Amino acid sequence: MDMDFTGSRRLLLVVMMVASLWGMSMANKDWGPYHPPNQTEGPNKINVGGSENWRFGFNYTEWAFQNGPFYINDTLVFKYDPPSNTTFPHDVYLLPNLWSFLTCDFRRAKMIANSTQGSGEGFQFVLNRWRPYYFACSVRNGFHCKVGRMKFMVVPFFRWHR
Ligand SMILES: *[C@@H]1O[C@H](CO)[C@@H](O)[C@H](O)[C@H]1NC(C)=O
Ligand SMILES: *[C@@H]1O[C@H](CO)[C@@H](O)[C@H](O)[C@H]1NC(C)=O
Ligand SMILES: *[C@@H]1O[C@H](CO)[C@@H](O)[C@H](O)[C@H]1NC(C)=O
Ligand SMILES: *[C@@H]1O[C@H](CO)[C@@H](O)[C@H](O)[C@H]1NC(C)=O
Ligand SMILES: *[C@@H]1O[C@H](CO)[C@@H](O)[C@H](O)[C@H]1NC(C)=O
Ligand SMILES: [Cu+2]
Repeated sequence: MDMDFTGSRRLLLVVMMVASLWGMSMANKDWGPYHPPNQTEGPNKINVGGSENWRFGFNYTEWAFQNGPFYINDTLVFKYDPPSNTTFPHDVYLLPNLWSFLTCDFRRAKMIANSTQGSGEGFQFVLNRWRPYYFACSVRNGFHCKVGRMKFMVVPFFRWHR
């Protein structure tokens, strides 16, 4: 297990370095082919999954890649139906590190939204620090995370005012 944690920490470091280089090159208007929209216009509010909301079977890793980058103080909104006879419930947890994220291990995870908090306007979460955030749904002992693809990670960038 020690090997795994060391390995995941090393991988995380590489991910964060690449992510910040990517963020810097994209944040600079004079470099690179891609300029993220409205980066000087203050925090955005983003609905997780777009019109799919937070549901079983949607690829949130892909969604996060296509809809990022996200910036510090952006708000993520998780919308999902409350428990009913016809739909599975969902929730939102923060996993403590990359290894628990990769394996969908919820033992040291922190619940940030229960099964009812995604209804109506949804559950809002502000990315207020520069750190990796590992989001996942814990329902059915991690089945939603492992098989339902209900997980994604975000490292918010600093917003560069120019
Ligand atoms: C960015 O700003 C433009 C013009 O103000 C607006 O039309 C567009 O919806 C904004 N995009 C986002 C992602 O907020
Ligand atoms: C989600 O999409 C990404 C990018 O297209 C792909 O690499 C990945 O394998 C997909 N994940 C799952 C669990 O299918
Ligand atoms: C995020 O918002 C907090 C509270 O409004 C503010 O103090 C902080 O400076 C903001 N951080 C960034 C990087 O904009
Ligand atoms: C859900 O199912 C239970 C048992 O079958 C039933 O008593 C209850 O009325 C149902 N609730 C709804 C909202 O349909
Ligand atoms: C979920 O959290 C809300 C707000 O803290 C609380 O009112 C509600 O009772 C909780 N629901 C469940 C099913 O735990
Ligand atoms: Cu779920």
